[in-house]
Amino acid sequence: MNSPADMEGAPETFKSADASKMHKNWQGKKFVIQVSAADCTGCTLCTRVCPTNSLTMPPAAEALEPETNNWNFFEKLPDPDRTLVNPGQVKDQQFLRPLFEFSGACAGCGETPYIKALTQLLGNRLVVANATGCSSIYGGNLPTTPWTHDADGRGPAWANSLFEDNAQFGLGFRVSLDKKQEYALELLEAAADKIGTGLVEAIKSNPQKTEADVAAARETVAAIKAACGDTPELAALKAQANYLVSKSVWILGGDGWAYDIGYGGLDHILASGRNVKVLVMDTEVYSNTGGQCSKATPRSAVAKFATRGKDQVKKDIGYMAMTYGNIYVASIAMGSNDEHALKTLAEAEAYDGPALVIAYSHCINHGINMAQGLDRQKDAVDCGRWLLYNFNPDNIKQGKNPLTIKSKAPKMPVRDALIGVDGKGGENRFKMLAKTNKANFEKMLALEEQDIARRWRLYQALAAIDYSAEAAPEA
Ligand SMILES: Cc1ncc(C[n+]2csc(CCOP(=O)(O)OP(=O)(O)O)c2C)c(N)n1
Repeated sequence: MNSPADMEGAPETFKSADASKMHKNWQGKKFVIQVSAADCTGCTLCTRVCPTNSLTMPPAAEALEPETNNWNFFEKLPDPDRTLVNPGQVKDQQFLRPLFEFSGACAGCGETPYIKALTQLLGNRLVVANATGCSSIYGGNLPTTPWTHDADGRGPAWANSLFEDNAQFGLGFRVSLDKKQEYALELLEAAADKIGTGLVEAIKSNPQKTEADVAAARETVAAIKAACGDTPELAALKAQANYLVSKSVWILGGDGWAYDIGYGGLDHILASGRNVKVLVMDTEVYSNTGGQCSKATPRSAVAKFATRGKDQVKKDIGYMAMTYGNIYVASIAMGSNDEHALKTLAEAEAYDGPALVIAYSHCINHGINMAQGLDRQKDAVDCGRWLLYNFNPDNIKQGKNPLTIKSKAPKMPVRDALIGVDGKGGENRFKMLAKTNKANFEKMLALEEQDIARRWRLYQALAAIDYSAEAAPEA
């Protein structure tokens, strides 16, 4: 959000819009959405999602020079004040600076928008354990990296371990951060008479839930460090004080990791009850190694190791996690409902316990026109193949059913979603089977329709369970 003074010296080609109407906090401010032409991969997805059709794809030769000048000016503009935006709202969240940018992923990748959104939501408090897979490759193609930092030089912390132990790797982050925070609190309490009980109380009473809370916690920590000065007995507190600001641990990976190779560990850490958040970017195949079938591959899709079409139902990893009852579980698809996707990430973050968010991610391995990746996501939801839902255990305390199904009853024929209509839409991974073995495709399609209808009935039944007897008594 920029004041007119910030705009002084802008190139003539620099465009901005009035932000006053968008938010009460932004009277007299301007906002800018600036594309870095030099880093654009030409996927065209931004032009397709822009609600006002304000973005176009001019030839690079025309756009490069003016847009690079615009970008260089844009980079000097101040970041918006995080305490004034509501990161759970699409409109607000898109004003926050992404701390994940210009990855080497395929043009139009379906995974990267979720990661970008996560960095906007959490800023520099984010700590990521990344499973091996596409996200560790485009996320860590060293010596460059798309993970970046804010104007204060702070950014998310990121590391990649092995394909088979990423969940445990992330749990380790959580356990050590919690232990360090506990130790810092012990040191703080022991030093109360020296640095003042006010600072101790300021940290202890701060829930660190909102951006304003976090900003206040950072100020308190700065005051604690200043109060420690160079006193030798307070040196340990000074060294540990940064851990008093809570961090958010997110464990990221693909379906090959989550559904198959890392599943034992994933199940284990979700069952630990610890405050770990998991984002599974479900491309329904092992994307990074060329599209091998995983337990997330849907019935009838052709993939490596399933050249005749997968003949088993897709594993319902969300349903399995829901059975614990105390895990926040959700299924999202940005191309179908972006508001739901972003609100879900914020809700998962806010939940005080483990969370699993499964995000539908279109992929070049699906054999689609990547410029239409978000349309294919919508088809997956419209035909009922992918559900949008949230299972929030907090609802149980109020006697409410934890499961909310966001997607509507299937309305698109499954056949149309899989193989398209009149040569439009559809995905080659399904079309291939329809072309090479029509009889088998028809058989699998009938089974897939049955899977979808059965799953819809199951989720409806789950969402209808009466939890009123479980309402926690009022304190
Ligand atoms: C134990 C082990 N097996 C296999 C591999 C090779 N490998 C690296 S990435 C990858 C595929 C990852 O697929 P997925 O988890 O679905 O993530 P995506 O690439 O789709 O994002 C495989 C098989 C490995 N690194 N370690």
